[in-house]
Amino acid sequence: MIVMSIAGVDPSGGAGVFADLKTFQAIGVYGTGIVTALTAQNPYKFFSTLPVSENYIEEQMDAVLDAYEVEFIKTGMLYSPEIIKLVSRKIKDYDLKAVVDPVMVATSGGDLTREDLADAMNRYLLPQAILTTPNISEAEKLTNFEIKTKDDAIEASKNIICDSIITGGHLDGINTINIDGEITIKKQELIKTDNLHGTGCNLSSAIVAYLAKNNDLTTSILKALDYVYEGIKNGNYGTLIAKI
Ligand code: PXL
Repeated sequence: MIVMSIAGVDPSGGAGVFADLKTFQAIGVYGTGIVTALTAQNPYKFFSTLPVSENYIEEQMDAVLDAYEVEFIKTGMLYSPEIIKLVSRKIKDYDLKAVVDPVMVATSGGDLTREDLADAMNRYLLPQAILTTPNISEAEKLTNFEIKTKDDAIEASKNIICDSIITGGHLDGINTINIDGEITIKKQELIKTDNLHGTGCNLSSAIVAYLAKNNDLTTSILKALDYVYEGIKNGNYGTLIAKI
């Protein structure tokens, strides 16, 4: 039950690979982490990005996948179209089941991508994915379709290349799940908080962890939504801490 995150490092630990590893641990699967970029940031301010070369991302993946049997992975911050292309090739080569968090802009407003990645995501990565987890603005970028209402979100989800959950943090808590064209709406109460940093990262890594524990896709998504909700509610910066 070994899973993998391919994402950036947020040294403040709320988002990116560090957050993903905490979520994997909290749900009880062994996590590995491939670093696509370092960032200097905290939940409130983004300072800078130092990307890792494509060659070295590939070397990290080969090193881990040479030793470990991995079925489910998630991708987060991929920074450039070249990194997207590399990751999509590795997903094919290793026959990985990938949940893609189509990271484009940080909650704190930082430089998580070198340029608009929607086109490269649509062209290279989403055709290889089992699920993508855009928020409203990412779904708008992927589909070129403005989302103001629940019906808009449903319509947009039909134009996303793979199965999806469009998260509803900016749509009254209405999450729109589209699996094989079948729509499930899951509305969640919105919680007043000043720290939602990394909740998207934690959602996609929780989905991967539940998939690795043999839940089906819809069940994994619903459990992951509850996991993130509880994390926000308990003020644990989106990550559940095991009761001890
Ligand atoms: O949640 C998007 C995201 C992904 N990856 C990294 C981040 C963030 C948000 O800040 O820092 C590394």
